[in-house]
Formats: sequence, structure tokens, C-alpha cells
Amino acid sequence: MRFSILTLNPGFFSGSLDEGMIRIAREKGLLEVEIVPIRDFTSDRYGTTDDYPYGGGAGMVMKAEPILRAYESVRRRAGADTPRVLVTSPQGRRFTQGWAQELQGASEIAVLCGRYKGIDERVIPLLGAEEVSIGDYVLSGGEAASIVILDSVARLIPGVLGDAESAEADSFSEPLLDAPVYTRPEEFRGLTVPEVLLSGNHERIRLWRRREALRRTWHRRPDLILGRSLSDEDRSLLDEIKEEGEP
Ligand code: 6GU
Repeated sequence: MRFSILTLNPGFFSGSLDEGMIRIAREKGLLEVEIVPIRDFTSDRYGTTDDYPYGGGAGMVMKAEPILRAYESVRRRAGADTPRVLVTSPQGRRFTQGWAQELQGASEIAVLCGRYKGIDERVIPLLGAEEVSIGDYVLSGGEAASIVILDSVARLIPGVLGDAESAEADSFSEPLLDAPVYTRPEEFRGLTVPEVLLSGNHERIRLWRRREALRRTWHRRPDLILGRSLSDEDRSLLDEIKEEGEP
């Protein structure tokens, strides 16, 4: 998979691509990341990438021309593969695990990092782009969002994660939050590990984890539970949780 990131701030990415799972995916040759500095594709001597908005108003708008030229360089490299193109924007459709899974099937992905005040709207149809938002808050630019998207897609590429990790059901593949986890020591600063996890009783542990997953989800993200049909077991666990009231 090749992931091209078109940005006004290429320095944002130094370091972040050389750490953790993104680095491993790149080292294994499963992921190639190309940072495309939009300013390199300006044609005037000032390297102008933005301009005033038609109709007035605060803030500057990213110009179409340098973006299209930057994208055309990505296209040339991609050859026959038509990239999936995303534009980061607070106005975009919300990014989800399902969207990440769908992108994982693409061989070429290009992400244009928008900046907060926006991009000339004509860029969207010209690139055949989809606008994507990572959540309901405002970032000053899409660079951080593009790393979020890259990370979530890269870890789904077959062979990137070890079997142990990828075999595990991810939180959000199954739409409940994960139960809490603990590691050694058994007691730390007066806090102990729940006894059930030390019991060796696999059925009790399974049930405890299920209950805690439901409990967290119910208290923190009830939207993930409401309107879903639950198994009989989940239903009765959730009834117990509701009896307990607030945490
Ligand atoms: Cl993708 N971009 C910006 N600028 N702000 C955001 C966002 C993206 N997602 C949430 N807020």
C-alpha cells in the first residue's frame, strides 16, 4: 500500500513515520509513505499556497492550482492505480473503523491535509475526493488527522501486526469498549489486580471481562449499546450493571 500525504507542513511528519507500527510496516515493505510538500508545486516566486476568500471573511483559503499539481505528481507515480483520495476537514464524514477497513483494500491512498479555514471547493470534485473528519472538534490543520488515518489503516494491512495481536478481536470490530487489563505486579501502590484474573478459571474470567466491557460501554458510550440487539447473556449482565447505578 502506498500512502501519499499532501501537506503545507511536511515537517509535521518527521519522526512520526519512524516510530512504532508505522515504522514496522514500512520496514517490512508493506507500506510506503510519501510526504508531498504542496509548496514545491507553486508556480509564482513567492510560493503562494493560499489566498483571500471570495465574498470576504476571516482566514485564508488553500489555492487549487498547487494542490492539483501536487496530486498530479502522485498520479504519475501511481501509474495504473487510481488513488483513493481523502481530504481532511471538520466538514467531512466521520472516520470510523469501518472506513479504515474499507481503505485497507486500496493499493494507493492520497490524503490532502486541509487547513482549518478550508480549501477551494473545486479541488474536491477535481480530485474525486471524499472529505473526512476524525471527530467533533477543530484542528488547525489536517496533519494530525492524516496520521490518525494512516495508523488505523496501516495496522490492518495483513502481516503488519503479529498474529497474537491481529487474531484478538479489536475493540470496535466488535462494537464494545475493551475491559480493563493489568500486568505485574499483583499489588502496586496499594492497588490490587481483580482477584478473578488470578483465579485461572477461564469461564469466570470470560464473564468478568464481558461484564466490564459492557459496564464501560454503558457508562461511557451508551450510543454503542442503545438500539442494538444483545445476546441473552449480555442482556442479563447489562441489567445487573444498571441495578448498580452510576460508577
Ligand atoms: Cl480531519 N481536520 C480538521 N481541521 N479538524 C478536524 C478534523 C480534520 N477532524 C476533526 N477536526
